[in-house]
Amino acid sequence: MSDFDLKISGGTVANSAETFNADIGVKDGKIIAIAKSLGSADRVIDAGGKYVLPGGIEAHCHIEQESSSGLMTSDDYYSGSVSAAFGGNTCIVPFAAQHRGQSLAEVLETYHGRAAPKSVIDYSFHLIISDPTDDVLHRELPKAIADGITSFKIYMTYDRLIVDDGQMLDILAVAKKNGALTMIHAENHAMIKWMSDKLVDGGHGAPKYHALSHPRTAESEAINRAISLAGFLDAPILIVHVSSEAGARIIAKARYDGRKVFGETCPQYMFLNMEQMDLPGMHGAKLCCSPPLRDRASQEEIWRCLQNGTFQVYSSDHAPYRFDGTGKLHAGPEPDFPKIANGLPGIEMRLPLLFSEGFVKGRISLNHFVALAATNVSKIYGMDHCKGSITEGKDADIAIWDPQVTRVVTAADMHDNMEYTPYEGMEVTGWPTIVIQRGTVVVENNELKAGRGDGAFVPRKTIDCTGMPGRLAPELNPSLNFGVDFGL
Ligand code: DUC
Ligand code: ZN
Ligand code: ZN
Repeated sequence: MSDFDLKISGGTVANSAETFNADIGVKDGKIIAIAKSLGSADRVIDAGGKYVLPGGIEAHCHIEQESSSGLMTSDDYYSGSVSAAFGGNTCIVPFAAQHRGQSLAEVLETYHGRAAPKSVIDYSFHLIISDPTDDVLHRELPKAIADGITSFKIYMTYDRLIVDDGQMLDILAVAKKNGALTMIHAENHAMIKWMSDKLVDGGHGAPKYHALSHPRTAESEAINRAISLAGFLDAPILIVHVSSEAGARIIAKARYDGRKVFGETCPQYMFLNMEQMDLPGMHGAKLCCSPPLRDRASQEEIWRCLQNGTFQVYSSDHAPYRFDGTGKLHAGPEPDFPKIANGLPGIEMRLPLLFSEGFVKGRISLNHFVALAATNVSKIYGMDHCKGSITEGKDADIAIWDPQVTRVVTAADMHDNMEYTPYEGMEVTGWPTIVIQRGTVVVENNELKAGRGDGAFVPRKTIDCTGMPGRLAPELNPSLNFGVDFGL
């Protein structure tokens, strides 16, 4: 009998803080040995000349999700997870979206029912909370957290999703008390509406004006407010999809001040810019997302904030809507920009773009690449007991990257259910040629080896804010406020 089910031999192994040459021994889906030279295995993968890295964790993607206006993303849990796997990921954390009037129990049942029979890789969910009733706050959210859904997203904009400041405080307080992390879409709703109305009324309804309608100040005002509200309660938050340097600087300052704040950016803010939206007809609609693409200088600034650690999380925000009546143009063939579905596809290109433009071009180290691909989110979102690094005892979730492969990105090669990619024509160096989930090969030789439903739900731990000091506002602190208990 062999020592291992699988041995990956001769590769350069990297985690977020170390790089070494070793064999990896896998048994029953777990990494059980890491050493210079290991014994026999049922299957041996020769990783000579390759990088053996933790499987990516894509922690911000919209899959088989209805928008607040009832529009379904083009990817379901099969195509979305397959596309993620081909891009070097072994775990996804999409959103389970509550729309107003829905209970969280019904939302979670729906999303478990969508993911379990289809996902080819492991998955968890973040909840989207749009209707924080008393029952949701005090019974359903604590139950969801106890069941391993330890993060939720709230919106400071969008008519049917927005929560006001009081609702934000309610949600943040429940999150703090129960050890959950609140993800925040931070944009000032009134500013966006004011700009959109002015632009459309002035005859500027073409897709490119979407970029003007969501000013940088709308983002920085909302980030500032979110950090103030969360800081008041000393509740941990993560500002998602930050697009501007102004927003990033607010996050950097808050972290310096010891606030429990994390920041996320996305490839679209590093690799794309608003000039590219100036296309004939409606084609600019393909690049409408919120927050919007900014200018070229902003791209460099976002890169810098990724390099300097202001952003700990790098996610695709994959929100796939086809360029037709099922998606971008659901409101008609030539809608004004406020009626264009928001979102870009990118789940498959997230890591190859960062590997190529970040690691290969020397902007970030291999270890930093691993941190952004998997390790940071495994820690932030409570999955590091099983995922996020190549360590004995963890799931054998591994992506083997070949640094010699070069590819020109084209939509036809993507495995999502889209007919375009915003990264069309870009040349990338390095590709995840073998992807392994819990010891079983998912992708090899550019072929899918896993089946529908091979992925499993990953219940997550509560949030660990060790090393982020923080403090309650004095008015909430029983030792400073005459002993009043605010139930935090
Ligand atoms: N913006 C969001 O807030 N969500 C999905 C996609 C987008 O562009
Ligand atoms: Zn968002
Ligand atoms: Zn999103």
